[in-house]
Amino acid sequence: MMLGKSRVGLRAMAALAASSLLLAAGCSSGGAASPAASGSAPASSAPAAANLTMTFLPKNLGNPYFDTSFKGVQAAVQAVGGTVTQVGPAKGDDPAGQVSYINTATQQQVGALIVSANDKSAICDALTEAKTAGVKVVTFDSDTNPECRDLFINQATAEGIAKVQVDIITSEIGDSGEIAILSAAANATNQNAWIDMMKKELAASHPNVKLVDVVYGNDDDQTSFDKTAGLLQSHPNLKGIVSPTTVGIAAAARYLSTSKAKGKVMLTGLGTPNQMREYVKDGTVTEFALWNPEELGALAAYAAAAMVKGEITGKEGETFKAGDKEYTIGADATVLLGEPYKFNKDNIDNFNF
Ligand code: RAM
Repeated sequence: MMLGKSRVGLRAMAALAASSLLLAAGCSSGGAASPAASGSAPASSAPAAANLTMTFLPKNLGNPYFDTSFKGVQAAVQAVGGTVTQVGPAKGDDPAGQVSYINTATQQQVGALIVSANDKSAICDALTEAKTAGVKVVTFDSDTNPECRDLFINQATAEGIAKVQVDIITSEIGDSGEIAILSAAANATNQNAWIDMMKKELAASHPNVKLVDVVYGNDDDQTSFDKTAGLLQSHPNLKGIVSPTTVGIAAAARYLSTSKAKGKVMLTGLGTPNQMREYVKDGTVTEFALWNPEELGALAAYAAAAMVKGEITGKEGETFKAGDKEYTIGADATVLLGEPYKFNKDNIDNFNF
């Protein structure tokens, strides 16, 4: 069946990534993988001129998705002989918080900044200042306006991410009836791009499915939980919820799992297998999708290192190595990790992130 391919593909990719990262780490001169003070000297394996001190700035701290991404970042940074510090706001809808960390990184003269943007324009001025000061700016996961960064590491195409979620929910509700979206922050670049694509896909291929509401849980567990309750109250005929955020889908599943809507209102979206396992096993959720956040983080860090070393500049067609895999820069200085994968009761125990 269709899933077989995804299952094997992701397992193989996970094993490959793990082995190449381990190999690479084994060859490094032992640079610290754990967060280290910015401004420390690059390890001796790096070229003398390359400033491989990096700052990793997710949308928010305490989100398991970004914790997993950071593991990939750390492994890659260790492999290239650099150092990395993770900083970030507590909340996933705080671009002003991100701006202050960007300014600090610029003052510290880090070599590269790896950012998932809370807002595509609000952090732009700070990023432009960073670039002017010589910091390489790599966005990953959630982009800014393209002119504000050097490179964007995209987990999968917006079309692909939208389609997998629309395919799952429409098949679960018999391709007819009301659905709603529980998103992250209202200004999140990635979720907004995916929602736009989902609307297009629904209009083009699912005329009997009506999107009746889009609400925002701000990548905050409690807010997302409460918004789920609100959706069920406001839309008594609701047949499905799509939550394109790992924080949102886990909170919505927790709400549904003890409500009378369990098994009646379908839930899908983007989740981590570890957060969703119990809800797949108890029948609250049948299927959801994601990519490997660790691989995404590693790719972003390898790309940042290649930029710092001057091996790539962001031009379409340039190539660089991430572990033992080669990637090519596409249009708009964007690099694509791969395709989203579907998780369900048959494969969820094969994953640990
Ligand atoms: C949350 C964040 C992140 C998104 C995932 C799917 O963790 O909003 O940006 O990519 O969900």
